[in-house]
Amino acid sequence: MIDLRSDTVTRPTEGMRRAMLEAPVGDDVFGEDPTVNRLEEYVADLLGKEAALYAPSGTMTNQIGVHIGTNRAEEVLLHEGSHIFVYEAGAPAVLSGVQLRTLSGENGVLDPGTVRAAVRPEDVHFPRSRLLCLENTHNTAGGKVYPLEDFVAVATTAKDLGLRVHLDGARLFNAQAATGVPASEWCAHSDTVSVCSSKGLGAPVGSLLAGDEETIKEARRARKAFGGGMRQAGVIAAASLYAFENHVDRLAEDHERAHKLAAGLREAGYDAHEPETNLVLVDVDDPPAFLQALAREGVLATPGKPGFARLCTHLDVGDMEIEFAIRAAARITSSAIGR
Ligand code: TLP
Repeated sequence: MIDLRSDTVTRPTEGMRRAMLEAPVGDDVFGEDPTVNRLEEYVADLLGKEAALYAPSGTMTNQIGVHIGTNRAEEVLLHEGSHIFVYEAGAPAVLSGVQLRTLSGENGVLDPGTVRAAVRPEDVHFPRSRLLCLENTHNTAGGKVYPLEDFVAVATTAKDLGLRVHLDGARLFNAQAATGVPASEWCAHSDTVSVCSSKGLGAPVGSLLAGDEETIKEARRARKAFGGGMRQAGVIAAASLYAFENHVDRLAEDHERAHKLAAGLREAGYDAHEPETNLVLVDVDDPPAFLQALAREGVLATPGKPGFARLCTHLDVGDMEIEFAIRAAARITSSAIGR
């Protein structure tokens, strides 16, 4: 089976496993795990932030960002296709008691005017608008990069309007690889940033939330409350550290393969969107039927945004797998799949 469901499916490499085996550890809830501490310092530095906090998942680091950026009954503004809104099981309501206000914008990009119009005036009837969440790269938009200029414009508007800004950067290093713009440039305009080592970087687990010292102190308390305080976490943090040190530059290879995949699918008659990073969206009439047919041909993929299938390139997918996937898709001839 060629697994193109997500870049989360990768297995740790040999070097990564060795790093895990050799990691010095301690009790991280006491702040005594040297490997976790090294990872947090490394990632804070990479993102140009004062501090960072290691947590089990990107969902948790996003939710900590939401939690420490809001008070109960306040409103969070975010794109209607954002991961926090679509894929986090309603966590902002459960964990933070906040209301989400979804906004539209092409390719996951929000217009400053849209944000300005959505901010509520001070009135006893209205929830208070408090936090803007942005996503880069944007998952449901097909791994689109948030252009830095647009990002700065909307984040600056949000700050002028008194909002905080959280960046869901689960695939922020894909944006860096695709554009050459350092990840820290986007981070400079966000109060909190979540990044994942368990996506394209290939670690088995682990995400980090970065921000200033005071913010991360609060985040550490929220992580404990959410059940994310881990003990000898250096065993897994070592894999994340290895991923950040060794796998950032190779993301460009995944992008290259995504281009090849999209081109091959188009040649086979599919309406595959040209990817900017490692996610390929394919417009099909009946995504479940297509995905089933594709699985029968030996290739796994997921539904993307409604009406689309999503194929994702990653560390465990080489040129041969891409060619296999193209040939598999070309064998599917049902009219149900929109060809
Ligand atoms: N995304 C997963 C699924 O949840 C959809 C995937 O396969 O793409 N932010 C973004 C933008 C993400 O894409 C994801 C994972 C997360 C946050 C959550 O990360 P985890 O899975 O570590 O909670």
